[in-house]
Amino acid sequence: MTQRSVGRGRSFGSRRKLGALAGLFALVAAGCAKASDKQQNGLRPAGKGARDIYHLFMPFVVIAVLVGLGVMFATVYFAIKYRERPGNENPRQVHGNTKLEITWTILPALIMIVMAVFTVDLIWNQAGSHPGSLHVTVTGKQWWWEFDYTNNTGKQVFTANELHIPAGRYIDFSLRSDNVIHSFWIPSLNGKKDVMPGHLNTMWVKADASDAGKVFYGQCVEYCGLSHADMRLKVFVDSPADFQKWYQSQLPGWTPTEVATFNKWNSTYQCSGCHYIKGVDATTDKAVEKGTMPIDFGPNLTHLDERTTFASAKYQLTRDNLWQWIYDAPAHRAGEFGKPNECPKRGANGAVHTDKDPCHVGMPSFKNDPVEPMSPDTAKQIADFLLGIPKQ
Ligand code: HEC
Ligand SMILES: [Cu+2]
Repeated sequence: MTQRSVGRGRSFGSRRKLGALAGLFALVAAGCAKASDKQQNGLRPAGKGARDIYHLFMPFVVIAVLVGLGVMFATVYFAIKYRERPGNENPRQVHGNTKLEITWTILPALIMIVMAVFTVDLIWNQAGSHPGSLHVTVTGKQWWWEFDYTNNTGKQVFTANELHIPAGRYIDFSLRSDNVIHSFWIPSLNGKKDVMPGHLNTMWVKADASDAGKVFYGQCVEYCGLSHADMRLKVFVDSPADFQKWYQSQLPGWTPTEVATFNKWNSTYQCSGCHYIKGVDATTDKAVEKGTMPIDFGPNLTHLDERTTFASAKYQLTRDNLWQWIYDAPAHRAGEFGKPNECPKRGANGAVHTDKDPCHVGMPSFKNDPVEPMSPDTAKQIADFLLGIPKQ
């Protein structure tokens, strides 16, 4: 009796393990399928940076596979050849073989040195800058990206989460953070680079001229808090003419009529206290232009309607998604153990973040505003306005 039940228990356990393994495999496979949908594939490089890495990586893979197969083959071969057989005597005992030991020390060392030389050379190369390049300062936030083009012409052009770059031209990035460590990665265009507080890192990309019109996705690849996994970005590779068109479209501010409409809501919810909107406040505009004011607590909303996604490319920019976000943003950001992000409620004076907040990042919930809870209708009106329907 006992024996049977033990036996049954065992086979059930191993079947369960097998099931778990199959499940894990399916999960990994599903993850990969999703990633390739979004064109996050370093093995299908679409620009010089990613291709340089690919051309370094592939020979290394070949070497690694050859060495791995060699070791595996030798292990199995010797295990079979020298296995114990009836009548075997003890083999001759040997202690050390100087020639062999020198060989298997020097050969791998040589391989490593050769790999290191090429790798270090590429690392230096990838941090370099280029004359005539476009310069973009990337700031990692919790949990979104800011892209600032101001260094090129001195004109204030900065946007969030959606990067526009001209095809066929070097883009030199400066990477900075004013919070925690992030890592910037657009697999199709280049390798990863850490985005550090207190230290400026640099890297570049150069999309192929033939890739104009393509869209690539990127991702933060250094755990930076609860919504890290959702911290994506979208890259539009434009033809040079389309890029110029986009750049020009980012220059104008809102008209006085637009500002007047917006101020109906802004005076209550103080969106512009966290979000820069060109035209809403002349004093802020001047300070931003002089570079004396931080502009990036929240994303620049001046040209939100020209983006296709928001909240670090997590949501499509549709009316439904947008009004729900404005209504109750924390519910749309991951929090602890899959619960919504319990982010700050707005203080009575409109001031928002204090050190006593359980979490002082992100956009507050206006649905739960302690001063004036927002109605869904108001959120819809604001969404319509921001989407430009109708943008009076
Ligand atoms: C306390 C500061 C704060 C206030 C006030 C605030 N926001 Fe935000 N908002 C943020 C932050 C921070 C983010 C980025 C959060 C994220 O992506 O998780 C954000 C994100 C957004 C986004 C997404 C933008 C993008 O490109 O990803 C929109 C739209 C937005 N806010 C609209 C509003 C509106 C409309 C108001 C006023 C009704 C408002 N916000 C008030 C801090 C604020
Ligand atoms: Cu991150």
